[in-house]
Amino acid sequence: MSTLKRAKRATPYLSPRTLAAALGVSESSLKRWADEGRLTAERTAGGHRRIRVAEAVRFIRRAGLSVVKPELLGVELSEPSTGGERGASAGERLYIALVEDRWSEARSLIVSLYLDGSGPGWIFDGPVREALARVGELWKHDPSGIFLEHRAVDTCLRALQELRQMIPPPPADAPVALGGGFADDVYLLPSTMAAMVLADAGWEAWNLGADTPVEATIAAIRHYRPRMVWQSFSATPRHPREAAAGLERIAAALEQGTLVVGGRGADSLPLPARPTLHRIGSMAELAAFARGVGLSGGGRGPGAPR
Ligand code: B12
Repeated sequence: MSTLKRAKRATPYLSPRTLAAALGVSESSLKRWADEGRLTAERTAGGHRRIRVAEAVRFIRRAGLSVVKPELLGVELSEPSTGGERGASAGERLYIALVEDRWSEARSLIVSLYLDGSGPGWIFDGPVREALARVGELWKHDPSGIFLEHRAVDTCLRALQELRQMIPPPPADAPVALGGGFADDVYLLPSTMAAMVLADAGWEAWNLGADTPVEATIAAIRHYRPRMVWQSFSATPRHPREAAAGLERIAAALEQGTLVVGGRGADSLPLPARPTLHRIGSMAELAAFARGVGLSGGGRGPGAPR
């Protein structure tokens, strides 16, 4: 598989001709897929079909199609810079690109995994987690390790922003979720990933970011009335009982809504026993859980598991 060299800003709409060229298929096939309802096309005032980029990405992933001219979708694919990386796992390649300052390639690798049909849960639990775990070992041997950690996180965040733009906007009746890193938790990626995973599962997801005080989460709950709240713990809180009491307050504010707690630091937390509180170990598990919760809550579910 190839990696993205440079990502340009995607045009929000594509003509059938442009999308057909991006996929290396005939324009008539593409129009047929639109007529069959497999691909949603909108019409301009003049009656011409136009396809949203997010809808094109959904269709490509669902149909298992290859993108032969990704630049037409607003991204540019290239082979990895060094031949030795070709046989390497995605996590290995991502790690090398992150530490060798090939940030654009690293970011692009994450995006192209998504375009190739991998679920965000798998991408985050697999290659991204693996690469960052290896980056996290560097500080023990080299003082530049911490700077590399910051740069690696920034690169991954940018990739996640790009992925988020590829996800179709949620329908008006989508279930709402919100969450963040628990108070004092500085880690940015896990909560951003949780929001992305939930958005991909059809939820309207609001990421409150790292180090979110309990009261701020409760204020957001009152504002949005979410069906689900996630709390990420990358480090074990210094005062686990206080943290558990904070979770209790969040769960109480949520009433019937579901509170999901995850992250490396959550494992040792004494969680309050509540039927609406769940410890979840991975992003893939969160994706599966989100699809189940959305489907069981009545009304329109966010979609079948992939
Ligand atoms: C980036 C990083 C930092 C950055 C954070 C930047 C930022 N603002 O985000 C900075 C430089 C600030 C930092 C600081 C420190 N760090 Co640091 N850091 C990391 C690093 C390299 C990556 C963390 C990360 O984002 N990983 C990606 C996430 C997505 O993966 P994950 O955390 O494993 O999460 C997965 C699951 O747990 C789950 N999950 C996580 N949250 C949630 C939430 C929900 C709801 C669900 C369902 C699932 C879920 O899904 C994720 C994907 O699979 C890790 C290495 C590692 N192994 O992760 C070290 C690491 C966590 N840091 C470590 C340490 C020691 C520190 C410092 C003490 C010193 C230092 N190295 O600089 C400080 C302490 C900071 C503090 N105040 O707490 C250690 C922790 C060791 C330990 N046993 O606790 C690690 C493991 C590095 C190491 N090998 O020594 N760090």
